[in-house]
Amino acid sequence: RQGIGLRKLGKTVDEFQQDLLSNLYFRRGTTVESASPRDAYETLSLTVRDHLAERRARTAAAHYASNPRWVYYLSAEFLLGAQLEQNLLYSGTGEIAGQAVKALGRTLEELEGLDVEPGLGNGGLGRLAACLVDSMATRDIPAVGYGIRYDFGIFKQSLSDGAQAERPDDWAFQGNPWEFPAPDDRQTVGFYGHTEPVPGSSTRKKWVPGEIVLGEPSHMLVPGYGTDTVNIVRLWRARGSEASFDLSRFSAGQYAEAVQEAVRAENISKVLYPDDSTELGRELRLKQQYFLVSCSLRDIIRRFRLRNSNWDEFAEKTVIQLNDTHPTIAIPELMRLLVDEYELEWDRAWAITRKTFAYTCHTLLPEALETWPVHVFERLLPRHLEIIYLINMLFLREVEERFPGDNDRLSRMSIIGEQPERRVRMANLAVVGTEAVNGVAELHSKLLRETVLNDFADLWPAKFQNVTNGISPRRFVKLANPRLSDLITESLGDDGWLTDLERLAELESFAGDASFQERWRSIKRANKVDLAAGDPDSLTDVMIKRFHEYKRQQLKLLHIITQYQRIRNDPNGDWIPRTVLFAGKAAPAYHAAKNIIRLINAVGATIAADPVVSPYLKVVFAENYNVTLAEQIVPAADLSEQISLAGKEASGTGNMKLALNGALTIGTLDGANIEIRARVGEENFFLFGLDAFEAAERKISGYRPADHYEQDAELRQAIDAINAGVFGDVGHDVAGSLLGHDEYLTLADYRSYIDCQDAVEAAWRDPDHWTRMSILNTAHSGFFSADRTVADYAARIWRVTPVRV
Ligand code: DL6
Repeated sequence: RQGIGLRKLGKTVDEFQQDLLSNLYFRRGTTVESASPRDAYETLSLTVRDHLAERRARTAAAHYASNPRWVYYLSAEFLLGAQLEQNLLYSGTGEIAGQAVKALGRTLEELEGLDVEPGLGNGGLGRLAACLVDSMATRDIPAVGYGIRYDFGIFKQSLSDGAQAERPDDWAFQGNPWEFPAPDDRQTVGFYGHTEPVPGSSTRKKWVPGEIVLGEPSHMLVPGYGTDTVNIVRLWRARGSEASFDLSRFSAGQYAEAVQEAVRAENISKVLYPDDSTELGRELRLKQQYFLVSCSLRDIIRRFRLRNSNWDEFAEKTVIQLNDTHPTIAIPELMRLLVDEYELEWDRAWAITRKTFAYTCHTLLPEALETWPVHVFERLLPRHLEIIYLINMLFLREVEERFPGDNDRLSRMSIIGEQPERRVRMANLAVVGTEAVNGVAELHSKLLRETVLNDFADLWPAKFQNVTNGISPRRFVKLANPRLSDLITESLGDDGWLTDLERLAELESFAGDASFQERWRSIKRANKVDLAAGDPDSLTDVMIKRFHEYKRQQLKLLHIITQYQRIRNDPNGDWIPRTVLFAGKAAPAYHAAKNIIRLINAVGATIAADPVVSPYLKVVFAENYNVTLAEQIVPAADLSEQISLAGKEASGTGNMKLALNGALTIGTLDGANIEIRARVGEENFFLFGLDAFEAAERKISGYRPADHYEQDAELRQAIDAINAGVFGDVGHDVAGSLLGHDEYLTLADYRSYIDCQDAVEAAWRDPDHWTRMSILNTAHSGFFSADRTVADYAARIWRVTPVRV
């Protein structure tokens, strides 16, 4: 079909307007006169999407022609963020589109306001997945992200009397113009049932599933910046098969019964992380994981077989990155496909499987390391459990050979845990079945090797790597902070820094320049005015992240209360006005975290009602933290709170976004804080608290939070006020947990934190000094570009080469 060219897409305002009109008429089926705002939004989105789709077509052709090695990124979460503004930027159509939408009687800002972000993720892990796929496209790496198209993403958070309330997030209720359905690539997924021996084979089995579900894919385009590559994220949605609708029951008036099988199937992709406090909930989560894995692997194999026939080349053409343990069933599933369906010998299949996968671990919390009861596995995925047993048997034989007689080691390393009940340990399976395992910051990778995965690191030291996380400078500077972005481009002479972030180091020469500092400050101030959280001249102190006790929002709260008490005790003191902004969601069943949210709001209300303190201190809780809200808060922040207990935060990425936008960090030696501090300079970072080693020691040596309470008068006053109900009933629980076991050593780090906050205020009193530190933070955050992260993965783990389109 060569010679048939595409009609050119609009490059001028007039042409773009014509494209808008034809999309409005022919794809939206309406007219200018009767178009609703939603019609206008969809029409603009389709028109912009066409520009990317044209590049996508060329990308697919280039990839097909070069038959490259592919990266497949399997992730239960993708927090992609709003699409319209990003795609206007990445397609280079922002300016003409801004002019052209006037033909529809609309403004770009108005239409951007209708763009709903797909909330297909929970927190850092999901946003990291989105930043990495962006950077893979930007670096021309042939890649596909695979995920689930949840009908309901992460819940919408609001406050009701200061407490978190959750509502479902029906993000695609009105449709999603960025999505391409691909029903032809639908897959069939089995669950339950039993296995049967295959005559003449000791390893092959026949799995007869008891339930069949369809996986229907759609994809969203992932454009690279400054290149023609457009990759995709393919999302699977569960559907009942044709047989799942029971016509005879329907005809008999049994309407609910007639569709119950279809409903059960569709529940698989209904919500992100269904509640797992019941057996059914746990089974549903495991079902989701297998659904994602099964659909994606069949799709990967389909794509491989388009151009290849020799299975021995599979691992050369394919690397599958497991984003945490959620997709780990991919390991036994690939074995099942190769051995049972494609009839490869076990050893050959195992060699291929091990070479194909790599695993990224994102946690150090023991409770976050997934395990599944064997009996749940056995019921839902009987064949996979058999395969896991065999993998485990062969693996333990390997361990026994290396460490003869070390039974404790064997039981620690076994993929099956025996106590207190038999469970499949997904992290062990992920390490055993992959070629590379990485942590997400230097400290995290070191602690994985030395603690959580220590036995495995002994056995296979070369398998363990570090790849420090990164973030998209396009989304988190160019789009989120256009004022700063313009200043950087002007100062550096061009915008090459957007794809070569280390170039920000060139800003260092401006750090002491008074007029540059003045511009820098006025940008920060204008961003604060836009955010409208509080007085733009106050120190804007932000803590934006999931609510979790290890992240220690409660420590920040103790500081606020101490500050409140200090001001009350000395109303005429020379106080620095501060606006403390919190945002973040707590898991719906995590009561301690929800109590902390309630207490923050109660303290905030008390302060707001106090005429003595309120001129100097304001506490704001921004509801429903998501990518869009982060893009508004990050550019306005002066101070970034990264105060987790050392040794608990795997990396953090909010810390990078904030430093890149010129916020100074107050933080512990945890996660990527350590690398941020090393790069921006110790003198430009407010360090406090125990390090990971000291924290571990403190625990071992019998930590008594009451010692700190007894010895520190300010701490005692703060806790007493909480306990006495000065801020309401909820204080009692929070104080009880702090004085009880204080799992995350909040009280141990209190004094050091308070003193450090005093140092922050001393620095803030000298605006030139503060601004210089702020500029240097931006200048030396170039390392934290996700482009660098992807380059690291590409060179050390994926061993892929870019394909230019
Ligand atoms: O690697 C991305 C992100 C890290 O920056 C955070 O430190 C870490 O907490 C987060 N982990 C998760 C899931 N935890 N588990 N399992 O979101 O990953």
